[in-house]
Amino acid sequence: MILTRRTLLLGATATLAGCDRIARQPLARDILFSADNFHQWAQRTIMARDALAQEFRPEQISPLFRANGTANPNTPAYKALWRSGFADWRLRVDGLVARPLSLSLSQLHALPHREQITRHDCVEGWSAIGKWRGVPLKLLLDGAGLRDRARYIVFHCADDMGGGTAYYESIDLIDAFHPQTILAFALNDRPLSVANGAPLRLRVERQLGYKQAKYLMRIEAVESLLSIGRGKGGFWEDRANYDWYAGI
Ligand SMILES: Nc1nc2c(c(=O)[nH]1)N[C@H]1C(S)=C(S)[C@@H](COP(=O)(O)O)O[C@H]1N2
Ligand SMILES: [Mo]
Repeated sequence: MILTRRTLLLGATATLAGCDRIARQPLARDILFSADNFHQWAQRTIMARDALAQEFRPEQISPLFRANGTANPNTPAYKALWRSGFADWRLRVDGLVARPLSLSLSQLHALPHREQITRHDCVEGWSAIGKWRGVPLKLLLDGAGLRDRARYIVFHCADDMGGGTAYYESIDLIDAFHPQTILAFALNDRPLSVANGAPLRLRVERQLGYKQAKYLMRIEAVESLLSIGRGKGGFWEDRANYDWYAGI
């Protein structure tokens, strides 16, 4: 394939934005055709909303799944959890839910799993194929009972990125309920290593690496992202202008 899906869509953005009269009005263009909005719209319109990310064969698994960003949260709280083999760790599910949850790792292990061999693409220019096992996010959201007002799911992590700010990310409900969106506790048939996000990380397979939040502590259902961090829905979105919707 000569054109990647992303190149094709970005090309389509330019063509449409250039042709459409409305698109010449700056405000309308910003709202309708910002690369972010258009890319999101195009991916979801051209492809089925529940289209699966490509899955690979076991022989294609990368020998090493490198670590990026935080490789060890190293905070006193995280170290204490690690020392107990994460026996004292709990995942909170709260916010706009009818029944807030607090789940131990063994409770998560007891839930139905999904396994998927997928490719992780980091914006810094590397990829790795890994086999993930985890609990579909949908199961937890159904268990907690999302309230009608909930529109986004926010992931709060354990690592301190400086000044006491933990890494955070968010996705919308289409991705939250996607069948390949899982909370993974195993990589390549082994418990998740600290470097790769122990004890639990998000896999949202149709988006780029920075959306794959590691060291999960809390999942929060919200109506708007404006009250999260600086309002753009993720640590790098807020600081480096990364797209909130990082579809691949
Ligand atoms: N909590 C947390 N999650 C994170 C990051 C991080 O620094 N902290 N880095 C992100 C980035 S940019 C990438 S590419 C992937 C890397 O996952 P890996 O370390 O398992 O390769 O994690 C993402 N999730
Ligand atoms: Mo990344």
